[in-house]
Amino acid sequence: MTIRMYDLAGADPKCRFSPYCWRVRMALAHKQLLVETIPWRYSEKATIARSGQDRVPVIEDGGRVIADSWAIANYLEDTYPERPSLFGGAGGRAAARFVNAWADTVQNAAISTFVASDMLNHLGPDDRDYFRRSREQRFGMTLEQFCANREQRVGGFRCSLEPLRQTLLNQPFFGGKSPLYADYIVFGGFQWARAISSFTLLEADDPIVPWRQRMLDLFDGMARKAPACV
Ligand SMILES: N[C@@H](CCC(=O)N[C@@H](CS)C(=O)NCC(=O)O)C(=O)O
Repeated sequence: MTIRMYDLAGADPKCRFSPYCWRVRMALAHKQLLVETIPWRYSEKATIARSGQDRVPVIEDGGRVIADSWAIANYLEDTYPERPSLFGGAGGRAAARFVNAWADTVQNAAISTFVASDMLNHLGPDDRDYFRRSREQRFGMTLEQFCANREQRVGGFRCSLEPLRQTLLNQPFFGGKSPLYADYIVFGGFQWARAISSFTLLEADDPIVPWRQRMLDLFDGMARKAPACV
């Protein structure tokens, strides 16, 4: 049966940019599960109300409704154990929990300070107003102030990625020889930036760049084919 997934979209329904939805899109492809993605906007919270919360990703699998990318990855792993593993065992699942927390609180938090204002160019009028109001309330400043001086600040972000770089100098994926969910977690953040912003997060000779290219190539170039700004 085809799984249905509510996937954050821009005014153009083909523009899909949520880092958390990208984690799940990649996980579903890894598990070789059929998915129908449903473009979802911030202003459509009623359509996911049965998930008991108001954020995407949300999936429907038969009668089951699951929200939150980490919960969905665990659901897929436990429900479809005969399909390629997302974690490579209990130790891999435990280590991926750290990667998930790092990506949420360090990687994506930093990326938002570079690309949040570019989001406005991709949202329809209702979502644009909501996004500006909710984020400016959260950040305590305008989106333009939040993203100011990004060229001067990006060096610090690149330094913070040194653990990724050191890892990828020794192995092609965070999962080792082939990708695991840890790769999809980190990739989601970069895919978010790629979809909505032309700002250069990584220098061309950064060892993280070839990994990003390998990730774009996975699953017949699924992520590469998605509309992007770069
Ligand atoms: N911890 C959640 C975070 C999900 C999340 O924040 N999703 C954003 C899209 S990237 C959202 O739906 N935001 C709705 C809103 O801000 O109103 C996960 O991993 O799935």
